[in-house]
Amino acid sequence: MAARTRPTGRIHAGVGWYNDVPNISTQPVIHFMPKVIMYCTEQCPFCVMAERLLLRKGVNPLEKIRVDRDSSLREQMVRITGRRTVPQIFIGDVHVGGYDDLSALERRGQLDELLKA
Ligand SMILES: N[C@@H](CCC(=O)N[C@@H](CS)C(=O)NCC(=O)O)C(=O)O
Repeated sequence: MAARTRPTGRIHAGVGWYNDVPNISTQPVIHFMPKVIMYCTEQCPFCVMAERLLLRKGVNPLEKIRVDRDSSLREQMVRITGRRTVPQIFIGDVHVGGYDDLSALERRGQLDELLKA
């Protein structure tokens, strides 16, 4: 995982339910999650796989920055990350890297921790 290269991301929240807790099963609980940003292109299998994994992890919304639509956004991505390939994923202020970095985090059981604010 690369160093923290961006200012702290804004926080967004999702609503979940205490399904496994007796007596309070109808109580909503707010999960705070760091903002997740993915630089991506439309025709990119690694971007699709990264999006699927993030959605499976409950990331919603996922902010997608389409670098195939605007070359200045691609330049911004390269400047910020030092990388030229898509996807490039940020979780809060942490630059995770590409899909291989994201899936490695998941395999090591570290992605959930990062997705907690
Ligand atoms: N190991 C990288 C591979 C990413 C990759 O090769 N992405 C392709 C698009 S699918 C890419 O960015 N190619 C260079 C380019 O489009 O300029 C990852 O897992 O994210």
